[in-house]
Amino acid sequence: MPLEAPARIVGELTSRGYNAEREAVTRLAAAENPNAALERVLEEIPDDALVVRTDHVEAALSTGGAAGAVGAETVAGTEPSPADSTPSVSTGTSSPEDGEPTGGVPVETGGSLSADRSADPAQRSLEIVGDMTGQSTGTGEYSDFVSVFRDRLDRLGAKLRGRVNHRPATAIQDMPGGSEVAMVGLVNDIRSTASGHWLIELEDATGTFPWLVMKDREYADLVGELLCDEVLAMEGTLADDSGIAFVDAMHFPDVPRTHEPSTADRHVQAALISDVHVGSQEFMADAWNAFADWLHTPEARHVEYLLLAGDMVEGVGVYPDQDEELDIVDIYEQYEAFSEHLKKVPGDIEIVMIPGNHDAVRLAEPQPGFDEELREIMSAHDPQIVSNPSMVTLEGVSVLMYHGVSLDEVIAELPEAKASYDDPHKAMYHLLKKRHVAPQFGGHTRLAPEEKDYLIIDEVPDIFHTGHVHKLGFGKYHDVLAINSGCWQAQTDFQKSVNIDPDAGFAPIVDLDTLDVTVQKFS
Ligand code: D5M
Ligand code: FE
Ligand code: ZN
Repeated sequence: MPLEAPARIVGELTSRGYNAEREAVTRLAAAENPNAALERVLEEIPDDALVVRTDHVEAALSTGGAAGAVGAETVAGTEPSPADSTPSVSTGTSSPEDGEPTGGVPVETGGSLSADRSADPAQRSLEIVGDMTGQSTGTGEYSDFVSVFRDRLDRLGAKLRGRVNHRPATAIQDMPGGSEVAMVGLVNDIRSTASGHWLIELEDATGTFPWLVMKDREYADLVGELLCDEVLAMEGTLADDSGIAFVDAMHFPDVPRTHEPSTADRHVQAALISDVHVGSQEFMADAWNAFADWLHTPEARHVEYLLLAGDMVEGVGVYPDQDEELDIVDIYEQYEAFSEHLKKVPGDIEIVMIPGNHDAVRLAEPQPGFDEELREIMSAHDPQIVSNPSMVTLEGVSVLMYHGVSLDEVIAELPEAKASYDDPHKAMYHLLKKRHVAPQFGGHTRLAPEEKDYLIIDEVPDIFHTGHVHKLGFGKYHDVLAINSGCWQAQTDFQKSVNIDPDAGFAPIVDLDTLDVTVQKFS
């Protein structure tokens, strides 16, 4: 059987208006003459059926003579008729090891292909926790900025206030020189002084206060990690004139070291991908088809969830000169094409998707999930379409999905050893430590001011999934699995100009019962 057979079968079925169960596609692909078997299924399927089910295929195979012979050499008396061998779908010459001849009445597929490929869907559970779609109240007014930062300080501050004996900024300046002081605040400004020390201004609801980190203190190294607008706590000693404090300790909201991830109760897997970029000339259709085909194979039978962390399509007008590399110039046609590609994955996989910066939703974060028109276009496998970011729980395992635009900033601002494109997961660690997916406001990352800060990482996730930087990397931070999925787009001219070598055509697969990761390569 050629590798692309399942994807072609799905393509053929969807072009005729059918969805198909995964097992049904597997059985068709395994038939000796999949094309003939498919034709017979379509002849026999009830008029009102929308989904080709396994029992439809079984029924067709049992009446279909050679069309149904599976994994066996041609059996006497079941010669394929010439009409059966349309060249567009391979007839799938099988090797002898594939199975014993089935004696001319090939009802069962036999062998591994008929193994329980899809577990009982009743065992699945998928819960969406943090979808803000439809919750946006922001008007872009100044007051919204005030409330979003107040909410950030309140909620991230709450994770710190029990750990230090903090005082408001205005109270600190009234305390006697030499006092031990602590404050919880947003980083307002980071400056180096003429003598190489660091001056960090923290802001709380009452005002600001300057903190000095001496260059030879152990905490000086942490200054390189700081981003404006993140929330932290500082402890230190007030100068004689009480106008500044010398930092003795810094505390981050962070993931507690005691965090113990939850795992699924059975062996089940999730594929975590992002950045498909359909519509770009560099979209790698062959790699995508190989991935979709693999999902139809027995090896992938435990993959029951597919998470897509943004950039479904290339979009239009996202970057200067982007139009020169577009294969599809109309945004809706890009989504139609994406949808065709998505239909190739087994119909019984649960799909969750969030938008990215190339998608047709507002650019400012949090980005609500796709609108009705786009949902309609992408409705084939009934995906869960949620906001960027969102938290989903798969059989008890919580996954924070975020597209990842802020990673560019983390990588640009932090020293190479702490965050780089080669180790995107390490950049993700900093977001976990700051408990915020996009701490810095005013750079690349656009922030839509809302009453509430939807970008806070309130609950510690078991898995943190991002994309955007088109590099594959994963690792654990305080037992949280951070995965940055690669992409399905070959290097663009821009990426060439700045030496970004994308990891294209990889699918990291997570065992939800152990949180182990394996990477499948399709390019
Ligand atoms: O971005 C993929 C990666 O490449 C991400 O790290 C941003 C960077 N990138 C790509 N094109 C540009 C341009 N034109 N300017 C700045 N940065 C860019 P993605 O948004 O997923 O395509
Ligand atoms: Fe992308
Ligand atoms: Zn992106």
